[in-house]
Amino acid sequence: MMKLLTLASLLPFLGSSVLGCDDHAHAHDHAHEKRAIPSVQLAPPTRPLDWSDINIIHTTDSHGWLLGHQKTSFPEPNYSGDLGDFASFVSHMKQIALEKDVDLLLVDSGDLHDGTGLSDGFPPGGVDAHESNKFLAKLPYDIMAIGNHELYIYNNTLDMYKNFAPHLNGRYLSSNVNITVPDKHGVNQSVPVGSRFAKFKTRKGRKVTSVGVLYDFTDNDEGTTVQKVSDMVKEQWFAEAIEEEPDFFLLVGHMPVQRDDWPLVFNAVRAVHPTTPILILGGHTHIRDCVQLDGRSMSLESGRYMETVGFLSAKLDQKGSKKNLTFSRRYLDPNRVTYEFHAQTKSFNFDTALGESITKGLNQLAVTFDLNMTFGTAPNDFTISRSPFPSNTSLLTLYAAEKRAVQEELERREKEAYGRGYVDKVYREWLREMNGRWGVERRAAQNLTLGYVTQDACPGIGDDILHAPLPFFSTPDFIASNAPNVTDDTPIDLVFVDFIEDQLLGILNAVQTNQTFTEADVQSYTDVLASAVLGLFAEKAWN
Ligand SMILES: *C1O[C@H](CO)[C@@H](O)[C@H](O)[C@H]1NC(C)=O
Ligand SMILES: *[C@@H]1O[C@H](CO)[C@@H](O)[C@H](O)[C@H]1NC(C)=O
Ligand SMILES: *[C@@H]1O[C@H](CO)[C@@H](O)[C@H](O)[C@H]1NC(C)=O
Ligand SMILES: *[C@@H]1O[C@H](CO)[C@@H](O)[C@H](O)[C@H]1NC(C)=O
Ligand SMILES: *[C@@H]1O[C@H](CO)[C@@H](O)[C@H](O)[C@H]1NC(C)=O
Ligand SMILES: *[C@@H]1O[C@H](CO)[C@@H](O)[C@H](O)[C@H]1NC(C)=O
Ligand SMILES: *[C@@H]1O[C@H](CO)[C@@H](O)[C@H](O)[C@H]1NC(C)=O
Ligand SMILES: *[C@@H]1O[C@H](CO)[C@@H](O)[C@H](O)[C@H]1NC(C)=O
Ligand SMILES: *[C@@H]1O[C@H](CO)[C@@H](O)[C@H](O)[C@H]1NC(C)=O
Ligand SMILES: *[C@@H]1O[C@H](CO)[C@@H](O)[C@H](O)[C@H]1NC(C)=O
Ligand SMILES: [Zn+2]
Ligand SMILES: [Zn+2]
Repeated sequence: MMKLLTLASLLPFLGSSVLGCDDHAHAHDHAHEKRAIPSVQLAPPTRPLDWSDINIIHTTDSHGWLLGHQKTSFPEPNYSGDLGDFASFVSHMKQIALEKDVDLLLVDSGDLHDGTGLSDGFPPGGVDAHESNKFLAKLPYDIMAIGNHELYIYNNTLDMYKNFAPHLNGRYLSSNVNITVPDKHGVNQSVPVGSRFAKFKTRKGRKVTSVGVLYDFTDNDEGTTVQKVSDMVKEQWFAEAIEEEPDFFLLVGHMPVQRDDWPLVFNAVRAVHPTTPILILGGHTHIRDCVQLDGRSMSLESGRYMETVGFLSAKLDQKGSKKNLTFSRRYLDPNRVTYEFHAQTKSFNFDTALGESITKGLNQLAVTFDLNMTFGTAPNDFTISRSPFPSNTSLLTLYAAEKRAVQEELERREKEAYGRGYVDKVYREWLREMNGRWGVERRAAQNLTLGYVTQDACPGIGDDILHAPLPFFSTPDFIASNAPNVTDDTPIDLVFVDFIEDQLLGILNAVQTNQTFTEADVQSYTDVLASAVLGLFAEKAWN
């Protein structure tokens, strides 16, 4: 008889890799000396940004990556800018906008939770990202939208509602996302987490109407509500919000700019305003992407984990004009070399007081959360898709030595997994495609550094820096450790991560008919989360 036991997996949606050898997460060690140019030589961007009437700096899916990527293996140094550096960059860009007498807005498309120790390393009794979000709140964001990672745990949503949204003065948007909270009589009521929409004027006096939309996410916690995008656009409040014509619509949301529901929102606006400029800032699938839904609109998605800062600009024309507008977009690699280049500063005059205080505060948080704890030192880097499986640098090989594929079942459930927030498939497909198109040739030329190479649906080249793509190897969807050395009739327990429980039960019931396995047959194997396993392994094996 087989015993079914689960190993709880914490948010398996965030792709991970382990980087080895040098410089193991000694976050605080760098507090005082790291703000110089990273030890690795970084080349500057090749061309200035195309400033225009409306300019937008865009972040999305930052997932707690606020102290920059600190490893020295490429392309990590490219993403070494921390939130303090970013704050300094934004201040300088605001100053440039003043000098050019144009508008510059700062926008974020959600997923502030789940990803690094700064958000997730809180002590018992704390709330994820409660501390790290205080630093984000210091930046002059014009609009922020809610992401699915704000909704897996009710307490996180509650923290956004009570403590974070108020900092944005009505500009933290959750058009189709509610939270259930007791009113003053203790009676539960469902209310938007932030605001459903915002109307405001830019510094130059331009009227803006904004919404903040979440894609059709299905795995939100009890006490939170996600309304389908197709239902949201039929709401009375939505019709009223878009009725008046602004100078431009700023549609922000945690929803990919292609292959999802932006056209529902776009078409609803276009039905009322056929020519009003529409700027869309999306997110969620962690890729760099851009598309124009028509000639007077552009949609930008700016990657993930502070590996990308997006820039979008638009030249406005007369109201009622039907001509195509001139847009530009650029994907910046967030590091001080990039920031200083575009902010027209040098290292000595780049840092602002706000930027320095944010860097200092985040380094202090890293110390408080004990993030410099070294579990062990890996002999080399282990990656998921950059090394073939199996191989001695494959993270999957590190976990297990033998693979088992179950393919149809996986495809059947893909759609459901997407609804629950699984985006790695889209992100990896993007990596596979860029490697296939450019990988061999560009890496062989050896005159480019590793990084993202974007081919999107907007005109011209979007990447700020020309890179050679990372190698990409496909990996099996499931791996299993070798079975213990037993004879055929020895009973063995089956231990698996709880994220695949439904799939696993389905497979077990498909491969044999003697017994119908149900949820009731599954017990918890250990309190240790799957996400903690590597740390425990490193303590034993790499110390
Ligand atoms: C990423 O950016 C740096 C400069 O910003 C550039 O040298 C290089 O092209 C990329 N660097 C790495 C470090 O891959
Ligand atoms: C949620 O927060 C409340 C109050 O801060 C706390 O009492 C409760 O234990 C938390 N619940 C969970 C599941 O963390
Ligand atoms: C969200 O909250 C508003 C305001 O309380 C309420 O009218 C609406 O029905 C709620 N929407 C959903 C989908 O729960
Ligand atoms: C109010 O809603 C919360 C969150 O869903 C729930 O835990 C609680 O039981 C509800 N209280 C009542 C009285 O229905
Ligand atoms: C206007 O933009 C649309 C969408 O990008 C494009 O299909 C069309 O060819 C453009 N028209 C002109 C005249 O450039
Ligand atoms: C982490 O930082 C603390 C406080 O500065 C220090 O006591 C400790 O030795 C450091 N640990 C490691 C592993 O570097
Ligand atoms: C990994 O395998 C390659 C090829 O078999 C070998 O050259 C290399 O030394 C190995 N590296 C490690 C860290 O074992
Ligand atoms: C890199 O090398 C290739 C092949 O030699 C050449 O065509 C290309 O222009 C070079 N690119 C840069 C940025 O130097
Ligand atoms: C597996 O078990 C068989 C039979 O007991 C034994 O001969 C063999 O050495 C074992 N192999 C390993 C790798 O332990
Ligand atoms: C199914 O049950 C029969 C009879 O008890 C047994 O001989 C057989 O090994 C079982 N098969 C599996 C796959 O458990
Ligand atoms: Zn995300
Ligand atoms: Zn997301």
